Parts: sequence; C-alpha cells; structure tokens
Amino acid sequence: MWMRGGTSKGAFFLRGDLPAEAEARNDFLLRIMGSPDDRQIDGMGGADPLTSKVAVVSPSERPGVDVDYLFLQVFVDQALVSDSQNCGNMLAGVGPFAIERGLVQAEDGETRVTIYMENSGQTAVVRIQTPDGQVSYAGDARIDGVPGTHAPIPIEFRDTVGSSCGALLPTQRALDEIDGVAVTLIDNGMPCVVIAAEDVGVTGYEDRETLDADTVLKAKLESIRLQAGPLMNLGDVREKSVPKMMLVAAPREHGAICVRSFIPHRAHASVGVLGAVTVATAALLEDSVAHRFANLPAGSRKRLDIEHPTGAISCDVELDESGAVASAALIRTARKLMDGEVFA
Ligand code: NQM
Repeated sequence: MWMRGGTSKGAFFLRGDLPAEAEARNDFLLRIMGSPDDRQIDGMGGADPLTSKVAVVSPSERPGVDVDYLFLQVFVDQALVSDSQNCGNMLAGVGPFAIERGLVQAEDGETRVTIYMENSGQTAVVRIQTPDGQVSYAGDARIDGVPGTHAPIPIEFRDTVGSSCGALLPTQRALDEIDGVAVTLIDNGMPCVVIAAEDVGVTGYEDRETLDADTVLKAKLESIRLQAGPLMNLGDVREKSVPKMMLVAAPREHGAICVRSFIPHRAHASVGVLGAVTVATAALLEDSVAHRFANLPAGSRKRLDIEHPTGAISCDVELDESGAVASAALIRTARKLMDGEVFA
C-alpha cells in the first residue's frame, strides 16, 4: 500500500510479503524505489528522501502491543537502505495500514493502535478514526506542509529518551564544540546535532531550496556530523541517515523556536516528527545551544510550536518532577494513496 504519513510518503508492506533476508529485501526495495538515481526514474520513489521511505509492519508478540513497525530509509542517490533511524511521519500511516490489513480489529468510532518501533525499541500509541469500523481518512485536521484537511491522528510517544544514543545527552553535556562550533548532541527519539544557524553563517529562516544549494554550508555540516556520530554512540555515520543536523534560530511566528533541518544531506521541507520532539527537548535544557533562542511556555505540560520552512508543528511535552521530558504527543494525518502490486 502506498500512503502519505504526515509530511512523508512511501510504501507500507506486511513483513511476510518481503524477502526475509535483509540483503535480498534491501535489493528489492532499491529496485521498487528506483535507487540509486537522482530522479528515481525507474521506480516509485519521488526523488526526495521524504518520499523514498518504507514501513514494514507485522503483528506483535509483545504484551500490550498490537503491531511492530520497522522503518527503512531508501537513499535516493546511493544504493543504501538504512534502519538506523525511526520515522514519526510514516508512523502516522502504520495504524490505518494495520487496520486495513486486518492486523488490528477496528472499533466503532475510534481505534487505538499500540505500535512498537523496532528501530529504537520504543512504543507509540496512535488513535485512528474508524466510524462504522472502517478507517476514515477524511476530517478537518490540518498539518503544515500538507494541503487540505484530513482525519486527525494523535500520536503519543513514550520513553523516547536516548532512543538510539542510549542517553538524552550521549556526551553527558548539553554543550560541546566541534570544528569550533557550539553544538548540543541530543536524542529524544531522534539523534540530533543542534547548532545555532548564525554560527554556521545562515539566518535559520532560509527556504529549503536556498539551504539545499549552499554547498559550503553542507560541507561544514557534514564535517561536524561525521565527528558527532562516534560521540553520540552511533559509530561511523558515513552510511547512516543520522544524526540529523538542526539549525535553530529565534521564533518569528510566535512559536517556541525556529528550525531548519538537514536529514542529513538534504534540507527538510518541514521537520521530522521525532526530530521536532528532540529540538523541543533541547530548547528546554538551560545549557543547550537552543535554549537562548527559545520562547517557552510555563507549566509542566507545555505546547511548543516548532517553526519550520512550511509552517510549524505543535509538540505537547509533559515534564516529570525533575524537569525531564516524560512524554510527547502531536497530531499527524495520513492518507491511503494506492493499494496494489509493485514490480521489482
Ligand atoms: O523525525 C525525516 C520525516 C523524517 C523523520 C527525517 C521523522 C522523524 O519527516 O520522526 O518523521 O528526519 O529523515 O519523515
């Protein structure tokens, strides 16, 4: 099934329909997406990392969990398929897909689906609109980066701290320096390198195209990223899609903070879901690079609007007594685009 999940788009497979062995599976996925090729002309991919994504879904044997979800990033211009990151946008399609394929029985009205995210070993709970026991994609929820309105899919993340790096702050500091640039190395669901946009010669308010054309900036960021990988317990990240590079600046539209992200080699059209949760978390840490730019609401439950190139994403974060983020929730939408047979 081809679906849009949040601001991403890609293929949703039942695990049993794919080759079991990873190399054969990856080979198949590269062929159906048409990679490696800048235009992905011989495949289904949209010549953009955000539309070259795959979700592999299977019934779960874990107590209290409905389905397991493995996210795979199919690189556009390289013959690489990476399981090194999660994707909170594709996650929005997992609940509807699981119901449509009969892995989860729909309730009349709304159906909760508990999803184990295999990439990071964490759980998310989504709520899907199912009037008369059928998935409904229609509704009045709007997310920036997607035209029109659709049925809301609230997503609640639990235990995202240290998803891939083993700790929120893998260096145990909120502030480090790489290549003379102040950085915050942080993982609250997505490994991110947070940098002040002004420290790498940009404003942080550029559009995607301007950032993507800036080869000097990209070279600076890649040098920092390759050094950040081992510091973040991610090892050699040359062939990985993490850490993400997050350039922050003061908010301009009454949000909490403004971000431009590289994922990691192309600029994002909006911002990743778990990337946004991680930037929101960085903004709350007093010593981080992000804190001095942030405009933070009061209280232990906070709504932080993270501004991005095509609008903003609202993250509802709940803090525990120590001030650490206990859970994060946000709204996405999804849409079924095509259900059929794809040819490798
Ligand atoms: O951070 C892009 C996206 C993502 C990932 C990326 C995502 C997340 O926008 O949870 O959703 O950072 O590669 O789909």
